[in-house]
Amino acid sequence: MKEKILKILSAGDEYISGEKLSNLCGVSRTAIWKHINNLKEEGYEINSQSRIGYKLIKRPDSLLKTEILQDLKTKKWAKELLYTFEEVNSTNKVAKKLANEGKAEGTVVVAEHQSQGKGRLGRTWSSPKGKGIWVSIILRPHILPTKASQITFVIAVGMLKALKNFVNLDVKIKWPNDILINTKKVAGILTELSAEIERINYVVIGIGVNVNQSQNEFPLEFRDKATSLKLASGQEIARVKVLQAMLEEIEKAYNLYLAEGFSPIIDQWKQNSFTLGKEVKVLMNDGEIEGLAFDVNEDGCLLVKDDDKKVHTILAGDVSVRLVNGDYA
Ligand code: BT5
Repeated sequence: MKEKILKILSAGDEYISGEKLSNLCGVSRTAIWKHINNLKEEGYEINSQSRIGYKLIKRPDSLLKTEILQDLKTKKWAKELLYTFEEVNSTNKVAKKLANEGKAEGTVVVAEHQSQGKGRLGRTWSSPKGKGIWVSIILRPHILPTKASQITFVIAVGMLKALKNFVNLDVKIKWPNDILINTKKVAGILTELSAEIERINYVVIGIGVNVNQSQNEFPLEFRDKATSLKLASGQEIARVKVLQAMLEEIEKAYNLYLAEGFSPIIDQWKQNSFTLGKEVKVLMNDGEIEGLAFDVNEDGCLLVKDDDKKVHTILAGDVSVRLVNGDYA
């Protein structure tokens, strides 16, 4: 009902009487009044004038269900399957629990704040309240578990398209899971898998996007390596719009992958790669490799040729890319 009231209020910039709202929504005027108060508590600025009615003045930049679902153009994702929280430990943890309970593909979990945001390999992900998008999506692809790493590429391609709507700068993908603007990390992807030998139960995709942080709001340890959409575009950005674009574009990329396989995805990935064609250092559990990152293979592994022309196939590791000025990103 709240969604319906909001839609009506959003449609024009005139006052709408309580009576008209109650007729259009098929509920009493008292019920309308209660919903309006509820919306105000959520942060919507609504003018109420006795006898004239209600007028929507300003929407909050909060990741509320009503906001996210308004005009969301996904085919299926999030529509009936959206969980929003003020605070969680990690949206990936919540999504995994929901996936274990059998929730469907396209279920989306989003939070204003994460107290224990996770990166890869036990690292932490800084997720300050109201500044970014901390979201997880449940997928149930009918592919072999050995192909699961391809999903990170699908997500990266969707993310790239979504973020390009908000900045005029080059958005690039750094293997395997970073989205960069101007060589700095604006978003990261964490792919977690539950599988049997021949079958995937589910994949939980966690995505963190820095939207409205200023530089000094990033922790010192990685301040010079991180950026936000606001820093890159020079203006505050409505997080809801970013989230909607992400869900729409990632769903499209995923459906393309299911219909046509990895090849159109990897083509787009390569066109926007920050890593390929560059000198890299790869830090792995058992040492370090230096060489030219010249390709990625069907399994999403990075191929690096060292000075002795030996080709290394990197399945997982941390890659630093050598910049023109000799620094590493
Ligand atoms: C990632 O890990 O890049 C994956 C991040 C995934 C975060 C999302 S948020 C929603 C969902 N729920 C979760 O709990 N996680 C996912 P990795 O490649 O390991 O990068 C982590 C490293 O990036 C850290 O060690 C820091 O150096 C740096 N870092 C941490 N927070 C950052 C931030 N907000 N922006 C840029 N860099 C950050």
